[in-house]
Amino acid sequence: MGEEDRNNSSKRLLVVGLIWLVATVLAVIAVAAIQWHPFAASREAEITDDAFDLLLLFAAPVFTFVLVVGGYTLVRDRDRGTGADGAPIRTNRLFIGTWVVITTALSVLIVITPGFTGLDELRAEPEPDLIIDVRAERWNWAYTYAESGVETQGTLMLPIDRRILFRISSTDVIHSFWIPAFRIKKDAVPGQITTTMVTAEVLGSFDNQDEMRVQCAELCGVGHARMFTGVTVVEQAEFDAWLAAAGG
Ligand SMILES: [Cu+2]
Repeated sequence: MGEEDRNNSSKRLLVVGLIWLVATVLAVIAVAAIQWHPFAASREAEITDDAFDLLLLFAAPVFTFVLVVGGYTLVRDRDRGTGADGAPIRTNRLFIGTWVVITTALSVLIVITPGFTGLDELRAEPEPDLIIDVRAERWNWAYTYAESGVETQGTLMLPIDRRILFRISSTDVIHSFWIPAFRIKKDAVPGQITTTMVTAEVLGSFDNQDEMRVQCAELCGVGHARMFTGVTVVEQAEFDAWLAAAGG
């Protein structure tokens, strides 16, 4: 490689680097400005949304890098009608080495956080205050409050700020217990009991709100789309009164 070539390629690297930097700053601003998350109503939702934000932040420079290098090369090295081939591409060991090290480090970092740390947060406080057995069947959800034996089939009634353990089962095919605003989803499998925990953090009755309802998330036949119930979150005292009135 001659002196002129080398200067030329340093200049190109500098130009691409600068465009990348600007594009990354713009991407990070966009990531911060856009409201990505639907309605959130649980402790788990906060943890999950934080993890999503962090991943978006990590993804921004990688995304802009691919776009900028691809775009720059398309414009700068386009065929200008001379019929000549472009400059030969040679292996750049320093670049490849740096790229492998940085992307590997990023990947490992993501596995550790938000991967392990997020799971750890989700699994904190493993002692439930309340256990609810969830039974899925075509095409209905039934909830049994384990301690009192009260069963309901309409709205899922929950006390606020309590650790709730759902024990999920199915009587026929595979369904999936999903409450979007809680960011939890767990398969209901015949012959098995799957579990998930949640702490509701927003009071209210959400019968007509798509994000805040129990919705089956596993295609299970013609009634699948209508396999949902409302969710209502109340204070503990109101919950106790409701449970007592329901026969608990
Ligand atoms: Cu289903």
